[in-house]
Amino acid sequence: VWKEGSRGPDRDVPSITKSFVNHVNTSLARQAYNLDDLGAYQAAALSVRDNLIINWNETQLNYTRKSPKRAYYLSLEFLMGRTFDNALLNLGLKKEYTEGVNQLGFNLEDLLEKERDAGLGNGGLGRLAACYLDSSASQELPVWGYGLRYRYGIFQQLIAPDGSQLEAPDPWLEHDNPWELPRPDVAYEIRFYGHAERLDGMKAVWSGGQEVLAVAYDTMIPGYDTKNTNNLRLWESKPKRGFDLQSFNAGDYERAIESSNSAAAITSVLYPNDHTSFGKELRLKQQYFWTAASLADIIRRFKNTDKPITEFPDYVAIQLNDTHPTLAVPELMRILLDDEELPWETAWNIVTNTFFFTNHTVLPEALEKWPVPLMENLLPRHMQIIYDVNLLFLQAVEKKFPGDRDRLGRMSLIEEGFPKNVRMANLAVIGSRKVNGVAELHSELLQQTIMKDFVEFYGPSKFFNVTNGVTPRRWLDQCNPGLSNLIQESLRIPKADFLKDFYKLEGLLKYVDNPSFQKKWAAVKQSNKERLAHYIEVTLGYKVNTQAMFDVQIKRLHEYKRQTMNIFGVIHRYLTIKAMTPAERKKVNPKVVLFAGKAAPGYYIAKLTIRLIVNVARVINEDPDTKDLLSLFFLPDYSVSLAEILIPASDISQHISTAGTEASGTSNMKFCINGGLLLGTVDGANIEIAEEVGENNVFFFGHLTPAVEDLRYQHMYHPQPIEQKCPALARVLDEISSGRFGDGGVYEPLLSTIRNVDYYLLTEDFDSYIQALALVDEAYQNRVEWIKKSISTSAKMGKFSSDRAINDYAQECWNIEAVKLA
Ligand code: DL6
Repeated sequence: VWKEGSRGPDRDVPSITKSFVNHVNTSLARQAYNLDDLGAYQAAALSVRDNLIINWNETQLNYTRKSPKRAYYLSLEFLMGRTFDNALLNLGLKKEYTEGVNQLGFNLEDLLEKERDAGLGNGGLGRLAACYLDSSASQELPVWGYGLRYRYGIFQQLIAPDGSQLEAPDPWLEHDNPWELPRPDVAYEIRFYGHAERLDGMKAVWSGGQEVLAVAYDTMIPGYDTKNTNNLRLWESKPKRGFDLQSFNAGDYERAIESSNSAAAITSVLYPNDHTSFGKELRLKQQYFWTAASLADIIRRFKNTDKPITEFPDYVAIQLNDTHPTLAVPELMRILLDDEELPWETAWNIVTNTFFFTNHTVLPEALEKWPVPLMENLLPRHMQIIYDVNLLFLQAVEKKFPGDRDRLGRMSLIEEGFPKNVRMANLAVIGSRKVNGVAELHSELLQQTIMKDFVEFYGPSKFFNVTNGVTPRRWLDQCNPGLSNLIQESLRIPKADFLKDFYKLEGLLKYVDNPSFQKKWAAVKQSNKERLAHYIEVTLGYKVNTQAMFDVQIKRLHEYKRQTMNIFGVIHRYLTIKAMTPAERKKVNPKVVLFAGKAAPGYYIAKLTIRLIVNVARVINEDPDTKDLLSLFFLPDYSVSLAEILIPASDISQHISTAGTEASGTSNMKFCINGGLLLGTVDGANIEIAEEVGENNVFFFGHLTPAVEDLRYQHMYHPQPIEQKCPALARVLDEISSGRFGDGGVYEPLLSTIRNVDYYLLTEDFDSYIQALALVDEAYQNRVEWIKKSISTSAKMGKFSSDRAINDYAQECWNIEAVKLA
């Protein structure tokens, strides 16, 4: 029964305990008196889910009744993390559930720990998608996410005795997932292979080949402080028929299950690479399977409104999250031409008014390309459409730039070569109404480099910027309740006020100089450091000095992110302390350096970096001369949940990519929201953070983007020995080679990337990096000034709420509005 003004039923403690016990007895078929924490988590989760379902139903009914324009976010990755705590927070039921499970003899914190992270993403791109779902639901925007229900998410990372990364599967669905609803009734047949026969004009018939079923699973996405509950629909692949009965009857059991296995394989595992594209057939199958199922579902929903198909873009906007869903462009064309029998121009007009495209990287190796022979075999009809689109497009380019053959070659959807490739970024740009990058610098670079020809062709208005954002609900209130409570107490406004209007944090500025507030601010940081220290002690068996400065770098391992520079900096510090007299050592600021992150399993240099960090840690942490002043940890198996512990505990965090390589970064925003200061290069969203919080509150170093190309050229054509160029770094590399941190030979391939080509310019930036670290030390000595910087930083992070970002998309691209529940 609804209560006026509430966000759902079951809001009082007695009804919560009742529904909990009910679920124990009926859904789990267990007894409450001998229930373990896992069972209790499941029962509590199911009881919370009941609330979500009611809200979800009401929201969807409201959307159906009002038929607003809707937006769909197509993302191959949704890095959701845990749901339970977030659902309680958004529903406003945390206190009631804490009390309810307590009365039944459980501790809510223990139950929260039983949930496995939904790790259906590699890093920033997938976590961004998750933040955007939270913000859309919270602002009552009619937005659904579409993705894949991988049976195995991002791999579990283990550290072998020699320090290297090992990968193990992530069976996140091992115990039932209480947060999803299987929808066996929502299923579509998806075709692969076969042949496409052209009819008159631009139409064709695609038949034969393999058909598999896409079956929907829905995850409810509760908005914060509203009943509005949106949907994330994930597709699972299933064989169309159980198995091949003919082979089964003939006794050939392997053959009988072969096709069902191959159908199920499509959604079995998340590809663990980011920033690299490769021509794997299964990945292409995943992309088509997901976009075709999502489009079929979107079109079915649109058709229920009885509007003519020509009005599709007035009611539907589809965001392509990177190039991964670009096959949606030829797929929608196929449906409009072959099924709806529209003329080409009408179909193309619908397509190019429906899609919007976000690019997340300028790294050339991340631009997806698919070999033409692979596409022709797997998706023959789509390949025909791509050729047709290309022909008409190149004719238009030729008209605008007559005789410019180089330009035609660069803009073509087909890259010449053996084999030829389909350029997915070009297809996404041509097929979309608008194209954006994810931070100001990144959007500018896109327009000046990989999209330059397209800007010249279409004009600049098609290209724009939406700086990324993160949800303040998870990345402040949920991960740092102490800070969120202090902010509420001080601003004297309900939490919802600043969690929904993040610019309200500015109210903290008036406390920057207030000593009693500073003390409370510092106390929150201290308790977060203690929580992290406890985690480190439990997982790695080391006691950590919580009075030390906590310096954190957490992100995917990649050469451009330069974790190498950080570990070389740590070694430099270690050698410097070793060379000091005891009196000099007394003046050194103790520091704890923390790393976490996964390396793609096939990325040799990134894996070597992890191995180096682990082995340097083993030496430093045991050295009696230095261990009180410097300790180093690599925390295995980085995840959203681990980030929620690390981020609130950081004093300083590092975002040190070579200028122009990190599109935006989003953990930089999370650290600053939580009062951690930023040490970084002038790159991605670091720049806009500094604009907001003031450059005096950020530690910048390194060369700027315009210099990078020249420096690379110099390296290539006028190489200079590292001993001359950067003696400090040369010394560090020599110490590694000499075997100070275990067999030096192991690291040669990594060291030689820096001694030789040094594509990411460590030798250029290392000296200024070391200077910046010294400035950080100096600033930390004056704790009051540091705390002031920390408060001023948090206070100015309003811009980086994903609510602002999602509103930018809603207004600039999708043209959708909030749909209020009555
Ligand atoms: O936009 C989200 C996130 C950015 O914050 C990172 O800077 C960027 O590296 C990341 N890009 C990718 C690209 N992967 N692919 N393809 O993950 O996006």
